[in-house]
Amino acid sequence: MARLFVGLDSSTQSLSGILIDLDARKVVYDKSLNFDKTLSHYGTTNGTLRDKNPLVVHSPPLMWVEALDVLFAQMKRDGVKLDQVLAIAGSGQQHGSVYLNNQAAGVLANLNPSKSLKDNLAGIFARPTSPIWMDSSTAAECAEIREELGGIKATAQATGSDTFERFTGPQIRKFFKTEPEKYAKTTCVALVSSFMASIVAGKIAPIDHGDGAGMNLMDIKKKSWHGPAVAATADGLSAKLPPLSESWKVVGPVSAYFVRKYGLNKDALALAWSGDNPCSVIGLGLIESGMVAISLGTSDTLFGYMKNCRVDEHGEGHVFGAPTGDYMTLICFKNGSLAREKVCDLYGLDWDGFNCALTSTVAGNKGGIMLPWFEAEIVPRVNKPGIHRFDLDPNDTSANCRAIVEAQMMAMRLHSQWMGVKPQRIYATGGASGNAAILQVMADVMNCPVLRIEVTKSAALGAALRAAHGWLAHEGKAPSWDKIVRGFSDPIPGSEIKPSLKAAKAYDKLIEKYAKCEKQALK
Ligand code: ADP
Ligand code: XUL
Repeated sequence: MARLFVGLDSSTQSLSGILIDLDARKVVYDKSLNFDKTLSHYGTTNGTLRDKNPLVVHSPPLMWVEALDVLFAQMKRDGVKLDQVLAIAGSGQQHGSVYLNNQAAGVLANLNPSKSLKDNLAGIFARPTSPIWMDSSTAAECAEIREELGGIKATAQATGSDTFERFTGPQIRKFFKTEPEKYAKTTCVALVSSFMASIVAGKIAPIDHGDGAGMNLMDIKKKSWHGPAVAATADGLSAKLPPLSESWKVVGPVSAYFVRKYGLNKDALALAWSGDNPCSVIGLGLIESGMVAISLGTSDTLFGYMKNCRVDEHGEGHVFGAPTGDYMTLICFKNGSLAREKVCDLYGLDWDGFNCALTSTVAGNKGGIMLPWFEAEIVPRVNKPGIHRFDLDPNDTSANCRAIVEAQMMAMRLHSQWMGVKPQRIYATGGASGNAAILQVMADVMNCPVLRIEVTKSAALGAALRAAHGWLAHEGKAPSWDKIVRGFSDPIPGSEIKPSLKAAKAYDKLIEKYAKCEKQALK
């Protein structure tokens, strides 16, 4: 019988499900549901609820809950052999937090299959909305925690990152300060990943070391809660944090809710979920040093595997746990796909039009530079959104299309230098990785070949592979990661995009100007 594993990915804009056949080394089912379209009654835009204050970005956790029902119902309708699934793992957008009350554990343990998940879980929240990674309203709390921990370098050395507005610790601190009654009613602070895992397992799930590292609360070396960081964040917090675990932790068998309602195998294992970036590390097969990927999703991220923990003492980059038990590096740029979409909207273009414009211009854009900070930016840290143009005519459609992509890629090159890795090959993933014109600029700026992976959903695939790894480990089969990932994330034959020598030279020069423009804009 085929050995089947499910990987789910609760991302900013969608919930995806992937089914893999481990022995055939194939993705045999792949479905996504878009929150705005499928669950439009939550009124989200790109999966988020916008506030009067543009720095505040939340999502309704009940929408993620309902999505799980919709996806399982769809899988059942599509004839997915749920009765043969051996294990389920998942991936969640990182940093977002879900605040549960004292009803949660009891309700999760007794999910009633004759009701929807939404109706089952409607009463378990101590806070109706969840701040997500796009929220940048916690600058004050970041400063407070950082000061308690002894500054940028000390904070990064302790928790793997300087304090960041989107990280869970500063978000919890803001909630504690501004809504003390609701904070007092919170008995468990979950991450998106551990919350979704809790539903699948029917009990409060642990937070894995991969996603736990994105909280400014975990000791990055010991992989346990960091006492001073927890104390600096909020009173009484240590009692509200679930335990930490390895990524391959079996939380339990899947909840009977999914067995009775959707015919899931009752012995299927529910594994801990991890963050989308740690899952993508596995989905892309980045299990050796020097392997780098760039994900062009809602945000753009550059990340890679790292054997030993080495933090960015300047505080721009992050170190998270990798699902292998080692580490990963990451830098995240908030103005990714949505910023590229904004440029399309500004100039009335679809992606074909955008690509035509991009390819009609020359590398280096004749010196024209744009800093595309449509939203507050994470790297470099920009709290006041704004578009800056240097030697760039705002009415020149083509030059502006090139300018945004060049700026995004130059920012990646400039701000990833702390990793000390000269990538030999870059793996491209995420929604925009199907766009060859954008990938050519990536190859040229990085002066490195870029390869496309068949599966754009590397986070969901990584989750499915983690499910396979967790199941094999549980069976006492000592799985090797090398064997698990092999064959799943091979680059698409002929997809390699080579850098042009001439263009690479142009960017060696332009990047100096770009760095100066950043400095000037940040003054
Ligand atoms: P996430 O997982 O963060 O929700 P995805 O990885 O699914 O996001 O990426 C979604 C984004 O992909 C969309 O916001 C869209 O801008 C971008 N995208 C989709 N197709 C293209 C394309 N052909 N060219 C450029 N960007 C694209
Ligand atoms: C990483 C980050 C984003 C989210 C998006 O630090 O904030 O990549 O994980 O899903």
